[in-house]
Order: sequence, then structure tokens, then C-alpha cells
Amino acid sequence: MLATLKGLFGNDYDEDGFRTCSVTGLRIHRSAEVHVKLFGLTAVIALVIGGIFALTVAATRWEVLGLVGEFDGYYRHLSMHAWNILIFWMVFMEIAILYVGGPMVLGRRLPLTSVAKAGWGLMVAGALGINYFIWTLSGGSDAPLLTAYVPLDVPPGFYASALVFLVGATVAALPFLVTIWQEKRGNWSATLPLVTFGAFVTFIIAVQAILGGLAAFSYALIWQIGIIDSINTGIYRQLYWIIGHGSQQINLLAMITVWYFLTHVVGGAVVVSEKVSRTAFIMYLFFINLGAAHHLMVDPGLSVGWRIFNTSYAFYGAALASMIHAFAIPAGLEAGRRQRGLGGGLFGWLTSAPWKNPIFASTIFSIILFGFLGGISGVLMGQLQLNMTWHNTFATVGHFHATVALGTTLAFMGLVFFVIKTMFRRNLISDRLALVVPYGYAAAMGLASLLMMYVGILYGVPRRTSEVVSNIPGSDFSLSAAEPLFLVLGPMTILAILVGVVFVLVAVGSLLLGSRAGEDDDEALLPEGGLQPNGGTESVHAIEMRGTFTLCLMFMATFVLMYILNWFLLTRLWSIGA
Ligand code: HEM
Ligand SMILES: [Cu+2]
Repeated sequence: MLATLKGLFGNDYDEDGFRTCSVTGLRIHRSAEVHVKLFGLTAVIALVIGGIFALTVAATRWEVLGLVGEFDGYYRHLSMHAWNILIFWMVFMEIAILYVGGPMVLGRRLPLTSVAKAGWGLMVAGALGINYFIWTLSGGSDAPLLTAYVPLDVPPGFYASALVFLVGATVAALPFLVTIWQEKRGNWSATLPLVTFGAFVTFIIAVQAILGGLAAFSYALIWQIGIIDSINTGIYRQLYWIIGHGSQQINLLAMITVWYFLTHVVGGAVVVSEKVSRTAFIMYLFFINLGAAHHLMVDPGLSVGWRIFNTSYAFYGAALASMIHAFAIPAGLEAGRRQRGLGGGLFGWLTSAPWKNPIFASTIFSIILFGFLGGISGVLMGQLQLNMTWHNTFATVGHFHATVALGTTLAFMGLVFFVIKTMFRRNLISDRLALVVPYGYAAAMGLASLLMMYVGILYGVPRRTSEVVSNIPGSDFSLSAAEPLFLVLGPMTILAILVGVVFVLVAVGSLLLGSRAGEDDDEALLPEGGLQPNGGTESVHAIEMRGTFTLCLMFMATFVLMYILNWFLLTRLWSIGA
């Protein structure tokens, strides 16, 4: 067992501890690689735990199965699902992404490795604590959920564990910051590569988010242990959403960084304009955290002016940045592939792409579905008026499953496959099974997210309750009209989980039983002609990106249609003019 584990962390390095990656050509130091593996593996364990609770939660909301009753601990299950999968799976992956984007891309060692390990230790301790305190809550009905709103009666240990986890993540991110500092020291005018730049902006947003989290959870903690005797719930909610929303922005930025990285390495994408992509990253810095007021739309205490400025002006700054990436990444793919002579008509560059490569397929589905399902729904529901039809309904759950559960998770799954091949140097035990992951997950989770939005918007089915079709506990209110949609939604959620199981089997199976990857395997991973093809030297700007332009127009049309539809539904709700 120990030998197998040790074997996983080994590779052939030269005396200085470096090796050259035969796929990316990057010079990789042992210290960086070992820690990427450590954080990546821990993330997958969190995904498994969160996934187990995805099953219990989904099997409850599909009321035909009705697994866990409201007062038998449904909130406990939902809390376990959310914390393990949204926080631990994502944040452990994100630290790994910082180490890829920093030391690996820059060809440096990871500095302060003991600090990195201490950060990992604190994060693990915090995560264990949170799991413990959620699971051992008596009664279960007061489990904190993701939001842990005060004045819920949650043990102080829960807030303390959350603080430990946040401090751990900060400590683990420090070696990344030091890497950037080492790179820039004495060389201030040189620019960072785009992937490193993206990782750096992710880091800054993470710091903002973590500061909010430290403030929120320590405020709740000192109240819980009696240092202050009352707590202002409005202020807690405002502080909480700095991390609650901010952590989603970390997910978004890390995912976009992965998009740039993987479309380049496995799809042959180029960066069409460094300036434009970098500007979009910088726009996030200014606007994205401002958008957090969309979580407080129905809270008292905030002025309407602030809400409108925040969600209908500042937020569009962030949405614009996302649109720029949504244009730049496919454009880079189109330009890069056309440069290699893989164009052919309007969409030849796309149809000829390596769709049978699970890493490419995961990345491209992540981009498309995140944009069409998660992005559009996010802008709609983030708007003051439309929010009234989405707020606290299952539609909200649909939105964030389209973003984090579908988009980000799929991109990170692709990245895990990539790390298994290029860093663990293992072939996947079954390419066919691996291919089931992007296609199966995109289809099942895509449909599930859409249906969640439907039941929420059309029937007003609420989130965070165990049974609504027969009745909402404690009321005679029936939502049985939504039942037929649940007959599709239920099986889709279970199917998505099954595909998740396939992902874990392929990932863990390949690590333990996969054959050693060689140069031929690497070639199969790369885009046609290799990463730096000879010939095809046509300037990027001479290439027409009309395929991407067409896709953007389609996106725009969908956006407008959805906008009109949502306003129409809102007028129906309020019976304007009736
Ligand atoms: C196949 C996989 C998944 C299924 C079937 C699933 C299912 C569900 C369902 C049905 C709910 C709503 C329960 C309710 O409001 O009563 C829920 C909540 C949630 N899920 Fe998932 N989920 C999956 C994967 C994920 C992933 C990958 C993430 C994040 C990366 C995620 C994050 C969340 C969060 C944050 C909540 C809200 C918890 C709260 O209200 O505090 N889920 N999930
Ligand atoms: Cu938000």
C-alpha cells in the first residue's frame, strides 16, 4: 500500500530535481509536481464524499424514492453534500491549479514546501472538523447548510473549523505568491504567461473572498462562545456572501484558466489577443465581487439603489469580462486549428477537433454548457426584478448546478485525467469508459440542471425541502403539478451520479492499475502536428474567425430569447395588465 502510494509520487528527475514534460514541454520540478498530486488526490476524495451525499440528496428530492425525511436529517445530508463538493473538491483542486499555473508553467521549484504541506494539513483538519460537526448535530434539522446563517444553533466548533480551513487555504496559496514574486523580482517589466496571469488574478480574488470568510465566521464564532451577546444577522449575511459569492468567483477564474490551458494543450488553441484576455481578467478584479448583492435581493436593510447599482451595473462589468473570455477561447481554438490547416468551412475547425479525447471533450462541454446554461441563467436571476421568480426556488439550484456542478466540475475532471496522464504518467485503464464521463455527465447533468430550472420557475418548487410534490412539510400546499417533470429530473440526477462513479473508477483504477505512459501515448494526447507545429505560420490576425462569430451570434440570440421569456413569465406572475 505504502509502496504503491510512493510509486504514485515518483518520476525520473535529473540531479536538480527537474524533468521535461513530454506533452507540454514544460520544465517541471519534483516539488511542484508532488504537491499538485497531493492536492489533486485529496480533492478527488472530497468529491467522492460529496458525491455520496449527492446520491442521498437526489434520492430524497426524487420523491418516488423519498430517501431522507425532513426531520430525519435532510439538512445534514444537504450540508455534507454542499461543503464537501462545492468547497473541498473545488478548493483543493484550485490550490493544485495555482501550483500548475505558477511554478510549473514558469519552470520553477515550488518554494516553501513545508508551508504548502502545513496548508494542506490545516485544510484537511478544517474539512474533517466541518464534516464532524455537521454529522454529529443532534436532530439534524438545524444543520448549517452551506450558508451557516446565524442565529442557527450550530456548535462553535463548526465555525472554528471553517476558519481553520480558510487559514489553511491561505497558507497553501503562499508558495504560489512567493513563486510569482521570485519570477518578477529584478524583472518587473517581463509579463507573466497568460495561464500564470489567470492564476494570479484567481489568487487575488481568493484573498478578497477569504478575508470576507474570516470576518463572517469569526463574527459568528465570538457570538457563539459568548464574547459578544448579540449578532446582527444582516451584517453576517453581507459578510458571508463575500466568501459565499467570492468562492464561486474563484471557481470561475480557476476554470477559465484551465480552459485556456487545456484548449491549448489538447486542442491546439492559440491566444488570439493577450491584451484582450488579460483585460478581461482584470475586469473581474474590479467588478466580480461587487455582484455579490444578488444574494441579498430580498433582504431588508439594503437600499434599492445599492442593489440596482450592484446587480444591474457592476455585475454587467463582470458579465462583459465573461463574454470576452467566451469569445476569446473558442476564437483561439478556431485560429489555432485553422493555422494548422484544420479549418474547412464554417465549423471544420470544431468538427475536426479531438472529440474522442476525454480531456478535450470535458473542456469543450464545460465551456459550452457553462456558457449557455450557467452563464445566461446567472445574469437573468441576478437581476433585481427577475430574481423574484428565481429566489430560493429549485431554479437557483439549477443555475448553480449548471455552473459549478456541470461546468467547473467537468473542466476539473478533464484536468484530473490530464494530470493522471502527464504527471502520474499512467494510461487510463479504459479510454472508452473515460469518454463516457464527458458525454454522460454533460448530458445527464445538463438535463438535470435545466429541469431544476423548469420546476423552480414554472411551478415555484422551493429548494432545501425534502418533499414538496405531496406537500410542503407543515402545510397543505401541494405542488403535485410538477410531478411529471420530476419523473425525468429524478432519473437524470441519479444518472449523473453514476457517471460520477465511472469517473472515480477510471481515475483511481488508472492510478493503481494503469500501464506506464510512454512517448507514443503523449503524441496521441497532443493536437495534430504537435504543440508547436511547423509551417502554418500565418499570423493569427490574418485568420478569419467566422465560426466563433457565428457561435457568438447564436449565444446572443439564446440570451435575448431567455431574457424575453423570463420577463414574460414575470408579467404572468404579477398578472400585469390582467
Ligand atoms: C451528480 C451530481 C449531483 C447531483 C445529483 C446533485 C443534486 C443536488 C440537489 C438535488 C440539490 C438540492 C437540494 C435542495 O435544495 O433541497 C443539491 C444542492 C447543492 N449542490 Fe448538488 N448535486 C450534484 C453535484 C454537485 C456538485 C458537483 C456541486 C458543486 C461543485 C454541487 C453543489 C451543490 C450545492 C452548493 C447545493 C446547495 C446546498 C445548500 O442549499 O446549502 N452539487 N444538489
Ligand atoms: Cu453569487
